[in-house]
Amino acid sequence: MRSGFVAVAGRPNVGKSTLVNALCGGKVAIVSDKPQTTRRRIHGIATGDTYQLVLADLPGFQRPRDALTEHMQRTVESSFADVDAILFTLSARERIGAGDRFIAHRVFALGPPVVIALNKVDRLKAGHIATQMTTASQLGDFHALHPVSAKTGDGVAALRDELVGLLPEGPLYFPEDQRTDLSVEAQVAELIREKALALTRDEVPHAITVEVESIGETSLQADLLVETESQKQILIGRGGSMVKEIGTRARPEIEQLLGRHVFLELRVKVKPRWRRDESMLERLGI
Ligand SMILES: Nc1nc2c(ncn2[C@@H]2O[C@H](COP(=O)(O)OP(=O)(O)OP(=O)(O)O)[C@@H](O)[C@H]2O)c(=O)[nH]1
Ligand SMILES: [Mg+2]
Repeated sequence: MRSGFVAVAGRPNVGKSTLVNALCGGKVAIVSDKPQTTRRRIHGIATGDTYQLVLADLPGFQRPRDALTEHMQRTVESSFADVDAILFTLSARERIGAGDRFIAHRVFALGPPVVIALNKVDRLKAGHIATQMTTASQLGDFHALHPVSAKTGDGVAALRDELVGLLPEGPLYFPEDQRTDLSVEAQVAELIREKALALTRDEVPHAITVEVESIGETSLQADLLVETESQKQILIGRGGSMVKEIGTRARPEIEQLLGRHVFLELRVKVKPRWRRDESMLERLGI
């Protein structure tokens, strides 16, 4: 039995969470086209007959701007201790540049082997992929480089094998059927936030957080918190249409998670400057 931990590093939005989901064979972390979707560390667990691979999905490397982003960056920094390998994720769809080199400088100095995943190679021309692979290979002394598409699953099995090969012999850290270390409440809150992120833009997605108040047999109460009255009006939408749409989109996945039908009671509230509120961040597990 091989088992161990791999931390996922990379810029925001390169597809780290999508890749963790693909490697785990199911949804562990929420995904969006907005940067800074992941705010806390989430362990995604892939268990096979002979291995247990625990992936630490993390926020992207960033320069902190407030208490929230400071906490996020601190989570990133503290998550590289005691891992068996680092999965450095790049986007093949973007120029590999200063941001990636900054992260490379950090992760290659840590010690554990670095596996580079060049993600988002779907629908890219072979020549372009080859050029990006050459650029990626110059970032540091990597153990292996895998072109993958987290979206289509291309190359994901080979990447998983590569990571498993770097794990030492060890015990099962989590029960075989467990896929994440997040509580059910936290998973529900994240699913609701995911739908809210998909439906909003500009500064609004960054100002949203979700707290689950209670999960009952037949109903579930959750608050969508934003920082200003105008953001609240956006989330409510005309005649409540936006918050209703968020609920409609979130409910099937929540019901699948809970294994039963539930009625969602979503409330939108203003919590001024919650991103700078240390006790709030602690409550959110960030
Ligand atoms: N075409 C394509 N898009 C992808 C792929 N992987 C991820 N994406 C998209 O890239 C965007 C960002 O994906 P995430 O998984 O949320 O990225 P992340 O690195 O976790 O982002 P943060 O949590 O914000 O740091 C989403 O719109 C995904 O659908 C891929 O392999 N191909
Ligand atoms: Mg993410």
